[in-house]
Amino acid sequence: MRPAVMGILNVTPDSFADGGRYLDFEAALAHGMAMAAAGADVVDVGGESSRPGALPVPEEEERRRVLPVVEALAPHVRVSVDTVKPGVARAAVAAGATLLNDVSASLWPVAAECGVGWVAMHMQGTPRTMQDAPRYDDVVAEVRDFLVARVEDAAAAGVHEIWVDPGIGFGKTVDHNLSLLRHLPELVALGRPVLVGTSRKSFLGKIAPGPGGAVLPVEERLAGSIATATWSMLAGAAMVRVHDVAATVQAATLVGEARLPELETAAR
Ligand code: HH2
Repeated sequence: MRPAVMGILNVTPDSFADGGRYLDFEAALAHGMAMAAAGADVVDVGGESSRPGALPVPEEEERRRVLPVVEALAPHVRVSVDTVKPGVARAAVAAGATLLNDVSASLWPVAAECGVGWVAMHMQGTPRTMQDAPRYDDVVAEVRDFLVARVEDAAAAGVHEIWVDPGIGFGKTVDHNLSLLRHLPELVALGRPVLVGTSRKSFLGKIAPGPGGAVLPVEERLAGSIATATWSMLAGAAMVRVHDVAATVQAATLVGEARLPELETAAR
């Protein structure tokens, strides 16, 4: 069985890779449907950017952006909502979302109350300042211990589907991101399905720069995105969160053929 693919749908003016492209309802719905047709197992609808430097969006505005899109997509594909606000999460579930993608790792009580799945992602700080000076004594241990504690909280509260995500790029330097990818099997060993999001992130453009050493711009990071998604899936990630669904589904299908049976999870 191949690993799952989560397609990114940012209904925002300012997301780092697709900001402004799907702010309009029709454009968002069409892109969500296209990702589903391309094989996305989940479409992740977000109305607030969490890129470095991003400012919070008022709740009313976030609801206005995401709820119609969630409602229109939910009959066709599994929908997750990328939010940190309990009110938006509850409303998105009422509109048909069945997974809370929570970069603040704080919404497990809402997941328990609503009977839906929950993604706990690690972040150091907040989007506004997280890339100013990320610091860890041992990034792998600190991220793992944080996620273990959140999983215990969520399991005790009765959440039945709990994902963990190392939060690539969320308060992390290039070296921190690389360490987390190298040690992904330690997260997989926790026994919970692991989600990884590297798609088009800036560290890809820094590690493998273009001619002359310039950081690769966001529109030239497809190869790095596929490479790191493949790396993550081979290390045991059960799902990858990506902008480029069709290419990633191809990679996931190949990984499904390649990876060892003991890395398979019952996530899907
Ligand atoms: N990355 C982003 C947003 N949400 N959720 C999870 N679970 N894991 C991630 O790595 C992750 C995430 C950032 O990417 P994107 O949505 O493309 O951009 P923006 O935050 O600017 O909308």
